[in-house]
Amino acid sequence: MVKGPKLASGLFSFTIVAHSVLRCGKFRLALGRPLVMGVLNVTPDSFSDGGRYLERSAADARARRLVDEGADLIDIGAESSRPGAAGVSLEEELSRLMPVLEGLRDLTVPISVDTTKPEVMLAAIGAGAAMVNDIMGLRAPGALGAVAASGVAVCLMHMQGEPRTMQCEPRYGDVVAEVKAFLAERVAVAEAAGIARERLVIDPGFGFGKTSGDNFELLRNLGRIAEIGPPVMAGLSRKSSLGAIAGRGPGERLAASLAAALLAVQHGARILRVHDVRATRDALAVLAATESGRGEQ
Ligand code: 7PJ
Repeated sequence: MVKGPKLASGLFSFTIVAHSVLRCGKFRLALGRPLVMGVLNVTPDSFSDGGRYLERSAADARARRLVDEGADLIDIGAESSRPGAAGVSLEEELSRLMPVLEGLRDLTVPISVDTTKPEVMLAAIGAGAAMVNDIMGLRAPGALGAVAASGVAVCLMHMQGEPRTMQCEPRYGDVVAEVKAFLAERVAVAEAAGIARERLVIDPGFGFGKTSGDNFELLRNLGRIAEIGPPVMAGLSRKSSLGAIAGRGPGERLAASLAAALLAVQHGARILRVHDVRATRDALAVLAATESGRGEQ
């Protein structure tokens, strides 16, 4: 709640700021400042079976380091959704994900699971995941039902097409209007299925069936997406649109990612999905100090 202007009566008027809390399983995340979600991929392309244990302990260490660096949530993905990526089987996705989740039950921040499969959602929720991050916006048959009865948060993301082919020929009449209409519809469908509004997050899905021009148009108009109501998540970290602008390869996009993160927040994003948590928190501290005019944290 924000204290509004003082009225002639001497009382203050109060404005309710919608969705100031995100319900996330046993957690309640206050949305008074931008939140940072740290990305943890457990999608080993180069590990053989013998590497599994190493990979698991490395994943565990990385999650804990992201929390130390200031992550408010951790997003764990076991199915690569990069452009051109083929899907993984249910068995493979579960075998990558579940041991890591089980090992992180004591984590002090909510764990989100990046998946499109209802079976994975159910298993992850059973293992303590507090959020489901679905690049398909719960469109897979059974996905709405898999999360509805739980108390977990859900990120509904927009994607045109599917990862294998989405960057072949993205096409929109009005990208902002189309993404907004899609997300508004998915919010309505989710609510009708029993997922309360304060469990919902929406995401325009930067890079998912979008040209570089589409991505920047969405970034500039993020405020229109925010008008739908639920908090907006922005995932621009290290993405190829930033690489194209800056002329940088995947490992050299930190500066561009930080610029995009601050712009996203200034245009209405409430949650940033990033790889570089510490650097993003530093950048956000500069923004917060500027906006408060005090330079205090
Ligand atoms: C996003 C995501 C994103 C949400 C990925 C990458 C590709 N989930 N999963 N939003 N991106 N909600 O990290 O480059 O932008 S995977």
